Amino acid sequence: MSGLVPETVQKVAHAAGLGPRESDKLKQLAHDTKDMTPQDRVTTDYGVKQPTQDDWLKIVSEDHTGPLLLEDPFGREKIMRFDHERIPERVVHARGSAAFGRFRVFESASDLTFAPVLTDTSRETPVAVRFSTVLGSRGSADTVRDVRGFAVKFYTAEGNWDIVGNNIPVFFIQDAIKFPDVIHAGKPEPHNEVPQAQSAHNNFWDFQFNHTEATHMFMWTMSDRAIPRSYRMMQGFGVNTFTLVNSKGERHFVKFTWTPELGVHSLVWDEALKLAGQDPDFHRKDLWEAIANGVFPKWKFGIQAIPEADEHKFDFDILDATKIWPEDLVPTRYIGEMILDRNPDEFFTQVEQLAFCTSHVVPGIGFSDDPLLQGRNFSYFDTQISRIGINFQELPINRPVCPVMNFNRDGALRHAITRGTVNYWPNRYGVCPAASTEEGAYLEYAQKLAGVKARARSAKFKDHFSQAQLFYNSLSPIERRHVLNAFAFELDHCEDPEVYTKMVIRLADIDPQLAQSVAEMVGGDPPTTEVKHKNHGKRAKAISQDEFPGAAPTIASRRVAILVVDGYDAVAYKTAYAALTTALAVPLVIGPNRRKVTASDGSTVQPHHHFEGFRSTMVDAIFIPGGAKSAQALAGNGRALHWIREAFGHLKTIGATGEAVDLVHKTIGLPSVTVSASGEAQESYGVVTIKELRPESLSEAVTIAKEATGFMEKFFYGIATHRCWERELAGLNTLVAY
Ligand code: HDE
Repeated sequence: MSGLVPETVQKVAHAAGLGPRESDKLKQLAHDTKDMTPQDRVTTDYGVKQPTQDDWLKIVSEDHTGPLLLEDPFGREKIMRFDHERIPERVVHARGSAAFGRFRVFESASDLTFAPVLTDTSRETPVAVRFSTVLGSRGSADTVRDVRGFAVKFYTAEGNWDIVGNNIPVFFIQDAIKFPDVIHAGKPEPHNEVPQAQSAHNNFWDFQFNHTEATHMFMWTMSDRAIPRSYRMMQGFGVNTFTLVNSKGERHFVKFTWTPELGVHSLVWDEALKLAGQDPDFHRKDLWEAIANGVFPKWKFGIQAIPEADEHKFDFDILDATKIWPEDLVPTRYIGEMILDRNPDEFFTQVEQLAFCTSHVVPGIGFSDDPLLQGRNFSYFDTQISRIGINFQELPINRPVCPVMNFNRDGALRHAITRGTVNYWPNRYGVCPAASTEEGAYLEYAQKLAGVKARARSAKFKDHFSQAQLFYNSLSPIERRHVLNAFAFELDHCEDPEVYTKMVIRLADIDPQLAQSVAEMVGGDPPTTEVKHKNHGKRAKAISQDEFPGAAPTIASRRVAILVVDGYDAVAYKTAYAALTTALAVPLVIGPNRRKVTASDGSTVQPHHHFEGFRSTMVDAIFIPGGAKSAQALAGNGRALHWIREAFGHLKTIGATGEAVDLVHKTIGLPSVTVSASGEAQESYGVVTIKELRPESLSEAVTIAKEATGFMEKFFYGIATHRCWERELAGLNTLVAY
C-alpha cells in the first residue's frame, strides 16, 4: 500500500472499517523495484521465472542465427504486452502531473454543511491532486498559454469527493452542450493538426468572437493567469456553483477556492515561450522537486456561500459559470488547508489512471442547476469508462478508502472477487438493504422545481460583457499591458483578416483603448461608437495577482543560479551558497562546462550544469561572485553575458559582488541601473550589488524584509517578491537585447 496511498489513508481505512486483511491485500498490489535484490528473478506476468530478458527463442547453429520462433511465450508476452501499454489520453487536460497529500479544516463549516470532511477539525483527509493544461496532447509543453486544471480527489471516510477545478474562476461557456464546440475550436485545426497546445490560431478566435459568452473567460486566458510560474503558485477554483446542506436542512449555494501559500505568480511571456522548448517539463519538474526537497506546497481552502433565499439578489445569475461572485459581494471564507507531501511512485498507475468525476460528492455536498455542471456530471463518468474501462473505480488510485458494497458486477478487468449467491435486490437473504440518514446515506435535497421544458436559459445569462470589463478594470497597469501583449501575439498568429479584425471590434466592447492598441499591432479598426456595456469603471477585489503576494516573504524552493568560472571569489560563493541552502532555496552552480572549477583560494566546485546546457529561464534569480580572473573570463563568454541580459529582461533579481559588479553594470549597460562602489549593499531595479562581501556580516538565517540593508537580505527580498516590476514599468527590460 505504501506506493499507492499514504499512511494517513491506512488510518482512515481502518477508521472506515477496512480490516487488516483488506489492507494486506492492497499492500501486495504494489511492487517496488527499489526493494528488489540481484537475487530476485524476472518472471512472466503469470509468475514463471524466465531464463533471459535479452534473447527471443530461435533456431541457431554455430554460424547462423535462425528465425524467431513464434512459439516463444516470453517474447510474445513481452512484446504484445508492450503493444498495448497506452490507454487513450484524456480528450482534454491530457498533459498534466499529480501529487498526493492531505486536507484538513481548521474551522468547521457546520453552519453550511454536515459533511465531516468540512466540519471535523480533527480529521485529516488524504487527497490526490492533478494539475494540467487543457489544449495540448499528453507530450506537449508545460508552459504554454492555457487554462490550468486543478483537480482534487478527497478520499473521505464517506466516499470520494472530487472538485475538478481550474486555475481560472470562470469558463468559456454557460451550457454543457457547447463544450465540444469550444474544445474543437481550441484544439489543433482539423485539416492539418496545427497548432499544438496553443490558442493562437484562427479557429479559436473565430469561436471567441462568435460566441460572446466566452468574452469574460478569454480575458482571463490572455492575462498572466494563463502562464503560471508553477502549479504551486496558482489558485484553484471549482468554477461551478455547488450546494451545501447543513444538519438543519438549510441549503447554500457555494463556490470553492484554493489559494496558494506561496502567492500567485506567473512567468513572463518570453520566458514561457523559451521554456516550452528548453524545458517542456518545467512545471512537472518544479512540483516534483519541491516535494522531493521537503518544501511542501500548501493551499488555503475557501468557500463563498449564498443562502438559498438570496439566489436572485444579484445582477448576474449565480448559476452562470461565466461569472465570478465578486469578493466585494460574497467574501471568501477560508476554512481549511491542503498540503501536498508525496510524489507518485509510478506515473501511469497513479496519474494517468487517476480519474475524476464532478458527480462524485459526499453527503452534505450537492449540485446546483448550473447548466454547465449538470452536463459535466454526465460527461466525466462517461469519459472514464471509455478511457479506462467500466471498472476504473476499482483501480488502487481511484478506489475509495471506505468499504464499497453493491450489486455492480463483471465488466472488463473487474478486480473485486465478490462472494455470495445473490447480485440483485431485493433478495431472499435481505442482504444489502439501503442505508438510513443516520447511517450516512446520501439524500437528495428536496428542491422544488417548476417551469416548462425549453432549450433556453434565464434572462441574466445574457449579459456577456460586464464582468469582462470588471476583470480588465481590476488589473494593475502591468497586468493590463500583458493582456495587450497577449492579444497582439495571439491575433498575429491568425492569418485570416476576418478573424483578427472582428476580434478588434469585440475588444472595443471591453475597453476602447485596449481595442485601439491591439488594432495598431495586428490590424483592424475598432468602432468609434461608445462602448455599449459600460460598467462605469467598477473594479473588484481578488482579481489582480498583486493581491496574492503569498503568506510570508520566502525564497524556499526558488532556484538561484550561481555563475562560476576559474578564479571566482570563494568567500562570496560559499557565503551565498550556504545562505541560500539555509533558506531552503535551490542553488544551482553553472559553469562553462561540467568540469571542476577552481576558486581564488584553490578550492574547487563541480558545476551542476553549464551555460549552454542550462538557461536563465530555468531559474528565479542569478548570483555572480567576484574574482578578477573570473569576471574577465565571463566578460569574454557570450553565453554567460546572455545569461545576465536575459535574466534582466525577464525581470529577475541579479546579485553580484566584487569584480562581478562592474561586469553586470557593463553588460546591462543602462545608466539608470546603478551599482555599489563600496562595502555597502545597493539595490537598483532589482540588481543587488556590493563591492566587498564580508562573510562576518552575514547571519545564518537571512531576514527577508523590504527595509533590509545587508547584501543577502536585499538579494533575498528581491527573489521573494518574484519579479522586479519597476524594471518593466520604467521600460528598462526592453532596452536590453535578450
Ligand atoms: Fe472538464 N473534462 N469538462 N472542465 N476538466 C475533462 O474528463 C467536460 C470543465 C477539468 O486531471 C474530461 O477525465 C465537460 C470546467 C479538469 O484528470 C471530460 C465540460 C472545468 C479536467 C471533461 C467541462 C473543467 C477535466 C476529459 C462542460 C473547470 C482534468 C478527461 C460541460 C471547473 C481532470 C477527463 C484530470 C477533464 C468534460 C468543463 C476542468 C471530457 C463536458 C468548467 C481540471 O470528461
